[in-house]
Amino acid sequence: MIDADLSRMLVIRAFERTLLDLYGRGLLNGTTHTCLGQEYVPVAMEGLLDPSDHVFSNHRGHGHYLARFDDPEGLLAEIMGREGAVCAGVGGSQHIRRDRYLSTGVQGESLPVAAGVALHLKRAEPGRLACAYIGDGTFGEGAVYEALNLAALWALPLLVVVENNGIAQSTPTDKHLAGTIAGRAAAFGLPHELVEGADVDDIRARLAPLVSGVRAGRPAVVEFVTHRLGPHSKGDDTRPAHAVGVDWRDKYASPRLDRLEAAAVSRIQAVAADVIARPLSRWEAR
Ligand SMILES: Cc1ncc(C[n+]2csc(CCOP(=O)(O)OP(=O)(O)O)c2C)c(N)n1
Ligand SMILES: [Mg+2]
Repeated sequence: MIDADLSRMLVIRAFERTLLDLYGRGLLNGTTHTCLGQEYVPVAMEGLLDPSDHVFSNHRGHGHYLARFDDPEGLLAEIMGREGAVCAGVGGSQHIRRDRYLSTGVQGESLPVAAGVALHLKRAEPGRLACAYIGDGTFGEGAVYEALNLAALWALPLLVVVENNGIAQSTPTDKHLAGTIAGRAAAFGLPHELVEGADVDDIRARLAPLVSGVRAGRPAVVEFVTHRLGPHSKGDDTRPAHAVGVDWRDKYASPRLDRLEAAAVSRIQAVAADVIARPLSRWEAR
């Protein structure tokens, strides 16, 4: 893995840890969902996407945003309602719009919208795709199946990335999902790829043909078997410690990891100090 990818993952992790720390110190309010342990998913995916592709994110979206835009300042300012916020502080943690990136905290809302955008891309910008990230729990929302149905029927360039972290808030996947995600994709005749590793180079090499197929109008579902290392939101982890799962960080243990992590941590510390000192955003100050 090249340093730039590892650094991006470490910046995302440092960002998420900083958020939890700021909450703990009473400097943030509202809610937030960190992607600790899942950072490699969007970093791997962004290597397969073009800025002109659309990305639809969800409640656990900081990593999706930071993998696309190297902008921790704008995101933290958005979450804290400070000057320089990506959306003037209106959207906060979960509702961000920037260029061709859109996130929502409403589970399942993004898939029909992404299918609609995919239809537009097919007509107006062939070769571009819409990529929607959703969780295993959200894969149970009815709107998801309307979107998969139309995507299959109309051969839409829609790529659905399921981050299966084995839990939805406090409900384990085996208590909310009948059958399998692969079986549900198959019911619509859609290809499904299961990704169990966390090596971003391997992931990209493996998914590249599938993503090319999506661009040519063959929608697909990619399922990452991943691990949520942090709480669902803040301090609300109901799992026993042994169920939390393995960390990709162990897989990349090397002297460069320590060096790059130190750089990421100090960068995010500086970002936090800068953003905290800023005046309120124009929305918050209105
Ligand atoms: C329509 C809707 N219902 C319920 C919620 C509350 N909620 C937020 S996250 C979440 C669980 C999502 O689980 P999953 O899709 O597995 O994503 P994860 O949190 O594991 O990343 C729920 C129920 C919501 N935001 N939107
Ligand atoms: Mg989940």
